[in-house]
Amino acid sequence: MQKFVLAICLLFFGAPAYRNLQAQESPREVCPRPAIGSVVPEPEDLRSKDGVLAVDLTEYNEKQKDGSVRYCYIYGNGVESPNLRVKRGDLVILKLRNNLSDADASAGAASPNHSHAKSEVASQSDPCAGGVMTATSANLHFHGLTIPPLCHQDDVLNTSVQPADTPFEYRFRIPENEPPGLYWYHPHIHGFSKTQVLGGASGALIVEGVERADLAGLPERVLVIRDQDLLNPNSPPSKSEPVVPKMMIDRDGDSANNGTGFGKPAKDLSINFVPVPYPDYPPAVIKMKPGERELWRVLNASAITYLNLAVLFNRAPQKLKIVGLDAVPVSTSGVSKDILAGQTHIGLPPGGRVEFVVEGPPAGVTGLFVTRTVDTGSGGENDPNRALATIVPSPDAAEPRSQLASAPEPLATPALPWLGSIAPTHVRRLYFSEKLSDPNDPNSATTFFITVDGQSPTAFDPASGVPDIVVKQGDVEDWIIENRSTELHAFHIHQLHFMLLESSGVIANEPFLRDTINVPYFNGRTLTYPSVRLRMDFRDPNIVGTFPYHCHLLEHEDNGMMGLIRVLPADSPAVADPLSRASRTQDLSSKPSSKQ
Ligand SMILES: [Cu+2]
Repeated sequence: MQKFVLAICLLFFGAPAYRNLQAQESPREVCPRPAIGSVVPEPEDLRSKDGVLAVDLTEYNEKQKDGSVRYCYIYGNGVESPNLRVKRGDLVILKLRNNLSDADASAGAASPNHSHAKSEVASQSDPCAGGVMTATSANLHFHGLTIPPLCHQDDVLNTSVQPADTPFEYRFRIPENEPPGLYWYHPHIHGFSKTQVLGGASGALIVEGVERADLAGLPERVLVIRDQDLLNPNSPPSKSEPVVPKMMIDRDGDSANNGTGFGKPAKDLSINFVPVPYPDYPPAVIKMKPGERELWRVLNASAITYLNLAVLFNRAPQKLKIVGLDAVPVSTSGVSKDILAGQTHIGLPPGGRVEFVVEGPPAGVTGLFVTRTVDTGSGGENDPNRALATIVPSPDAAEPRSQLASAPEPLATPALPWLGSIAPTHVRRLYFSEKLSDPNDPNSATTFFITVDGQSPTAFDPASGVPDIVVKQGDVEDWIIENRSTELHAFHIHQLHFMLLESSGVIANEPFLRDTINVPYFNGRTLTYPSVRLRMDFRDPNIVGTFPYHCHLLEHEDNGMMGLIRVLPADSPAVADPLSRASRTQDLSSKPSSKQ
């Protein structure tokens, strides 16, 4: 830790002139990005009015001179990735226009074999019909919301909007019992999720009301951390780094974890689109009034990068009071409000969110917002220590644009008993695994799997539509998810939250909920595979339907690490176990895809 702090400080204090090196971006760019070293801009807030949030978003892409492709959601006259702010019970009417261009997108597409058609003819007329998903297809996933998995709401299995289509309308109501906190929107086009998210297609969605957890009146700040391809891929590591690790490449072709916490990262990071590039990581700037308390809502919108967030003053990690994880206040269970009051670092997988209270540094002390290294395993990417932003105390600092209500009404008591107090009706085992397409060639393509124990590992087939798991609404289950690969994976399920009971055999029994969780990697030596045990909550009637669970490292998801669950209505007849994926593939090869 000491070495890391030293290096970060060297990085920061040793590179003050860096921001002059980057010219200001041209205002005519389609997906403009702030200059390196900028003050972290706040995304524009779009708030619901009279119970309705009506918003038109257009997804664009734009090829850069270096060959990379930026993606962005634009509102109105050029507002990029706005914050969508809603209240419980609000109606959201979001029109998504697809302005993606083939020529630009093809440069960054995952792989041509993912351009799969569910029918012979591309469906231009009905974006709900499960038509083609290509590099130029668009759709939205509202990550964390417990709205129905139906087209025009939160379906990603059949919804695919093409550039020729008229604007596609999403129309859904925020449930009255939706926990207040930080959700997000991003594309979920199978095979191309990584390309679009890495390019910048993502934004925050906030369900208001978190101030009811003792935060009345606090200024709040939304910080979206994204990853992107390295701006300086051929640069050697900074001379200020204490070690120069050997450069290695992992199975995905990214810079591999070298175990030191230093060296070339797999991806650069940005904070509200201000890039913080390798090798010197010139930090962005956050100005705060000295000692002022703020609520920070932080989203890891990275495609493949794990974060381990910390705030340092005078090189010392500060205590961060965690208020919410994955959009659920940590006090929801009523079990303990203070269990996360004194964390000095917060792990955040891709897709994860954390909301915590930060105190501005005292006058004269410049703080640092950093991500510490994450050990992703011998097969994982390199996620080294690096700065994200300096926190500069100034009495003149502008207040953040948004402030929590000063006189909130208390939240209603949850209608359902706390998940941790419910006995599971069923225990299932699933496992993550990876396979080289040619076992004799370590450089051959890798296929990624998430498999229900007993079924055959099969890459996700979007043409199938047949669920791997069937449950009934009202059920509560325990899922044990193993990792049989040598890299970290991040399990995510749509439509619901779960409770972490155990991780790597250690009792966690967390009295709070998540929707994305790290599953520790296998080091080749332990007698059993590492696993997490999760209590899965299928009690919400909103979630009846078919939806995916997958690894939230999007290159894994795009390359097969995804499965389907169907939640049947509570009054359905007894549930039969579905066929294994292997036999199912043969059975359905000549049949049209089934629909939910
Ligand atoms: Cu993964």
